[in-house]
Amino acid sequence: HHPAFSFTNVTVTQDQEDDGIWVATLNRASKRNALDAATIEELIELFSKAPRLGAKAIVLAAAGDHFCAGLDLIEHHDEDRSPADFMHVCLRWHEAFNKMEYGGVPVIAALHGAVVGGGLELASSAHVRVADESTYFALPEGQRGLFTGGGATIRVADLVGKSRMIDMMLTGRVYQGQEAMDVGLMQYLVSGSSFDKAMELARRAAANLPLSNFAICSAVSHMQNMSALDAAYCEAVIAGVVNTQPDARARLDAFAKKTAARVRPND
Ligand code: 1HE
Repeated sequence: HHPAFSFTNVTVTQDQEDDGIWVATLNRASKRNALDAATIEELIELFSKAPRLGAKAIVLAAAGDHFCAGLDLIEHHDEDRSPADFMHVCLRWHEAFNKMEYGGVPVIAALHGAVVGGGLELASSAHVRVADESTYFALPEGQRGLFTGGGATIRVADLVGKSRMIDMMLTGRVYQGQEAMDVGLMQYLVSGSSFDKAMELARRAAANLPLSNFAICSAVSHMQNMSALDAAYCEAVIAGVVNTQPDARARLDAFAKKTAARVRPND
């Protein structure tokens, strides 16, 4: 367990060998990792503190056969929430997922089984998604008499386009395998373990300088919310800071001395 957190629904561990790589695991497998209010609060704390506690990359994983079944429908049923109550629930989801997307620490989601409803909202807030052969995506909100409330209208529409998202919600369409790759739901599809691949990618990302990763995992998202004119200005300012960081000198020296790895095509 990570000493900084005393959670019940999310287990945070730090790999011994992988300095700075954290693994956050949803651990309500008996409820298919449905997101109740308590889990959302843990995610807020995790993604608020991780950047300041030196996390270099976070692999977001899940126990059991499914990544995440979305909103805890039993809690929602039992609470019989008012419109204002549920608005505030959604604002907490946004707090968690915005901290994740804009926090500056790379988050790699290791997916398997169902990634549905709010589970897809969670996954779409990660910077990189890795799926295995068991992974499937859906937005069952329409069938349940609900609507998305955790950012799908922004992030899922961004991944697959609004027409596909609307189709998923209207008809319950399920995407999996290569088709899910083709529409943009994930960047990696592996025949083996999505967790192992996510760890490999996390190690690669963690080898970058933290300030570069901070820019990559916050600036690109912020810039999507800006006019092109303001985004270009912002990009110049960020590049001014990042591209002159003292820690980059050694990497530039290595390139100049021809000792740095070259970019090569895949075999
Ligand atoms: C749950 C939930 C849940 C399972 N909330 N308890 N999300 C959905 O509409 C998806 C609902 N879930 C499912 O379709 C299926 O459960 C799964 C495909 C994810 C998994 O199926 P399966 O056959 O492995 O499990 P199961 O038998 O359906 O469920 C096992 C237990 O998990 C059972 O509890 P038990 O106490 O009877 O053992 C289920 O009740 C429980 N469980 N999913 C609560 N979602 C901010 S707005 C976001 C809006 C949404 O996310 S809407 C989409 C909600």
